[in-house]
Amino acid sequence: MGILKVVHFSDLHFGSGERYGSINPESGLNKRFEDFITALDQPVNFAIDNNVDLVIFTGDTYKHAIPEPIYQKEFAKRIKLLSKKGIPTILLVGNHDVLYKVDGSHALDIYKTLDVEHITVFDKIELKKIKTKNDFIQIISLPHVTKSRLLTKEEYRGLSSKEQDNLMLEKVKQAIFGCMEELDPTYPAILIGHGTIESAQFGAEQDLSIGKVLSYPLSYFQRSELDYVGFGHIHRHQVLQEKNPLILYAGSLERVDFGEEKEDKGFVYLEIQKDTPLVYKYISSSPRHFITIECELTDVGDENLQNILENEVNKKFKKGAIIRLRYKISEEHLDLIDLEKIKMLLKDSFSYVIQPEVIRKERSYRISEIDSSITASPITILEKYLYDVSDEEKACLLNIAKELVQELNVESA
Ligand SMILES: [Mn+2]
Repeated sequence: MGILKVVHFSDLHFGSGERYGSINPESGLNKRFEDFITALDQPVNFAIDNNVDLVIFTGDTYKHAIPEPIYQKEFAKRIKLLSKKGIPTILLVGNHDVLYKVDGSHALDIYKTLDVEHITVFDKIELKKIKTKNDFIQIISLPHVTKSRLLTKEEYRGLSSKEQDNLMLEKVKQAIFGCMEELDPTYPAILIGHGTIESAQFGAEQDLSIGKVLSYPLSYFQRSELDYVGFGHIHRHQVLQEKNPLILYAGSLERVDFGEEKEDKGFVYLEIQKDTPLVYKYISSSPRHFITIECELTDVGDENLQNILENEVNKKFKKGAIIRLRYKISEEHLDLIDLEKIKMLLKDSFSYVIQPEVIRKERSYRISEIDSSITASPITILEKYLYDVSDEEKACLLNIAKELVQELNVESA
């Protein structure tokens, strides 16, 4: 029995974060998507170069469960490569892979249907023994669970959502504990999951994981019969328990937005050997830098504004980074900034956004001004109210408001 070398990565989310990239005219692909492909290449190439025994992917392959063909193609290329190299690869279903339909299908179903050699899809709670070139490994899977697949209508009818959650937790507990009882102590055993563990810290990706999710107590996984517990779902890499067993989130492979500016991204390498302390290493995928440059220009003399802003940009700028420049400036000074010069300073970035926050003198609207028009045109009033919102956001909000007003008009008609 040898050492089992394992690569674990998670939360690929092909198709996310593309608003910070433009189209590469040579490939026709969004340049941020190319970043995400490069990020995926890292655990895949590492696995091949180091001839590992097992690759684990713990879910959320695409932005949606109905991915564009190009996302499927680029993911499939890498899976095929692992398959051709004879590296057992396991794919676990995450919440973004699930289509909330009665048929229970998901974005990874295709690999199951085609029965790709060395590729195993886990879409339910189960225990499987996987043969690797060195040894067998036992895998307990806990994919994203949905109420409709876990409970029958009879079971949840009449229950509050809290009670439904508790019932689901109880079912999950029984199912995974049942799997643990079946484990053969001869071979290493790991549990892979996609979901939230109670003590975990969310990263900045919460907008991606919207939707009600269960939180599992950490104690479900603190079991001596397991050699490793590897989770996906939360994008911030974190270790929840150092040993007996090691419990961690691999984290995502690329940054999606500025919320993740300070989070590293990468994958996990493990060496598992029965009854031997596990060796674990986090390997950064060197994700693209996101940099926010902030500058306060409201309490500075008129003549210095441009200089101060330029200095701040020069200080924080990194070539190839995605830059967000934010500065606070009073309305009357706005013209003192030479934006073209600032843009020149940012030209070697990957992409940038400039977001001046213009501080206007207090405005108050007299009631009489509002009074006559408020019933006639709520949109005009809203437009006034949104005076300090950026043009882009204002346009967006006004569009939504217009739709609402139209709906109300239709309803009342
Ligand atoms: Mn997820």
